[in-house]
Amino acid sequence: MKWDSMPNDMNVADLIVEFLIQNGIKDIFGYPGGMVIHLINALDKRKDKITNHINYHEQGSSFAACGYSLASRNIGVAYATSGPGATNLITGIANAYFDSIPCLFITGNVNIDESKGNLPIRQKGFQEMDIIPLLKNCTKYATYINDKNEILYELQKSLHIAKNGRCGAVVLDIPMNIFKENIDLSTLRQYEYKITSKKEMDFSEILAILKDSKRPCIIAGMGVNPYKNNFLQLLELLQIPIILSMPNIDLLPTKHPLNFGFLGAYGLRMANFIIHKSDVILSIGSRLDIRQIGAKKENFAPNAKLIRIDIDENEFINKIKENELQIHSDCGDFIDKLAVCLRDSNDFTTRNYMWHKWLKICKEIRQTLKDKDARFETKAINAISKYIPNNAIITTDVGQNQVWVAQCFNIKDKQRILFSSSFGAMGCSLPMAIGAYFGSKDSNISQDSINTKIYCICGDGGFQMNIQELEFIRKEKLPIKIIIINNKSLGMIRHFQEIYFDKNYVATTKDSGYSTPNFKKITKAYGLKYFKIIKKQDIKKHIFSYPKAAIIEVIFDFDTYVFPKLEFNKPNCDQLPPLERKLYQYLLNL
Ligand SMILES: Cc1ncc(C[n+]2csc(CCOP(=O)(O)OP(=O)(O)O)c2C)c(N)n1
Repeated sequence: MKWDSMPNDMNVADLIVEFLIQNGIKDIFGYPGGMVIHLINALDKRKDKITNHINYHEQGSSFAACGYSLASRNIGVAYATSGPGATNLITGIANAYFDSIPCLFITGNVNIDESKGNLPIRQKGFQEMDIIPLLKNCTKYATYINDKNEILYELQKSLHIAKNGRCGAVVLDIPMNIFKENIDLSTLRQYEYKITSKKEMDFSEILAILKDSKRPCIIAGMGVNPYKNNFLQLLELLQIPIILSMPNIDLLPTKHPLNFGFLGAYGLRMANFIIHKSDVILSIGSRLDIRQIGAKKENFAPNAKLIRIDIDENEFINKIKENELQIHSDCGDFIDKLAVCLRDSNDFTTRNYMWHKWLKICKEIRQTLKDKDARFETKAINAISKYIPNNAIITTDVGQNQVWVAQCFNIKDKQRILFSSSFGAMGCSLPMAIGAYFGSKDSNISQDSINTKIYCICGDGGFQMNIQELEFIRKEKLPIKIIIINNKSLGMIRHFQEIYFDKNYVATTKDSGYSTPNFKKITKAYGLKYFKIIKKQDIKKHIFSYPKAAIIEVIFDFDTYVFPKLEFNKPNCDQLPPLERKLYQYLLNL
């Protein structure tokens, strides 16, 4: 913190705001309440440097913070008042934690003298609630501050924790009386962290394994996403197939010759075949969860030696293969150092020749499977993607809409695709789009970011979960395009009921208790522009380049499907609907 530039009549709330400004945060999201009123006032005093955006539900604020962080690659910040405000914030907090997004959340709490402390009563103060124990399992760090002299220490510490190692959510719970206390800068404790020297990585074993391999591939997880340029340089040297994890689908454009799609339960068949046929898998920055490797570990990459690079050492406790090689490292460090080793090594010129044959096989797999899973839904989503510009951030919700985007979008090289991945929270797409809008403006990453276009793609169910944020879009005149894929059902769950409950639909379709409002009227109520797409010919460029906010309702039949889809107990490349056996065998034998 720069001391000399600080006014000397600050209270704790002012200090928090200065701290955020000094850390490059230009936008913050929240909702008013008595216990954060001093924070709101402090934000107002510094509105020249930081904008306090008021959502219409605290969940909207916490998802907006996630979107802001992902788009700006800085920390996202949201706040809420005590009790119900704080509990409303929790879904977005958990999202930041499970999806490893660096975010700081601030909750207000009752004055210390109104707090029940250790008394065995439920509450003393109005809206009092001890939120910290609730946050234990969904934050990297969460603490209650009852001493004004600890504020700077806790801010510095929580920011450090949120941004370092495996990123995630941190929460500071601050009583109202602490916010308003004046501070003496000279008495504030500061956080000092020890920089531990990084362990030297030994690349000899990796190089030896790679040298012996005939069919290597890389699985690139979300941990690689911030190091896109470094990764592209590594690819220049390695020239082996890249399989992405679903949350990381925007790492490479769809047309990149080494991009063979994403793996897993809903992954592309070509990706799952390539993994099945690989003899070495270098998994960088992916935790290889069940959705990716399947419920039966032995079905995952049966012929491969697995090398795992993960920043979270605890992930190694969950072994995927008995003889896997585990490397505890930051992905950026690993990628750069591997590139140096490869440049220094002569062995890899001949290897590249060997791998060339393997790449040809992978391309043959891609070509053979092309259009095998094409259906109305996939063609429509793909057609829409052609009109989404390169400088776009696309948020998706959770459900079929999300998987269609991952499977069928024609992703361009600068596009970002954001969603709730590990946490899988419906309702994320609209507030995340709002956060991404401001995050892209605040990002120093690219000159283009100022013109970034934001698209929110959601299902008719997920859209209704944070529908109130339309008022935010109207009020702040954000030119966000909201594409509602309206299949008049909770599509993902309806599909499960079709397969596993013999079409006994409960609470997922019109006839079974689920419904949608008239989205055209909703659009009108919020003063936005409405477009409707019923057939493929309605998908027109001018709709997606409309300069202001709009809702684009895309009508699908209610019986929509996400295929391919993993079938339990089958090898991961033998997804539903099953391929013709002759073709399946042909691909296996390649
Ligand atoms: C907050 C939350 N509640 C419930 C679910 C379970 N769930 C996953 S997908 C889905 C259906 C989503 O329906 P819709 O938003 O219409 O999207 P679609 O699958 O039709 O594209 C549900 C209910 C969830 N992921 N998140």
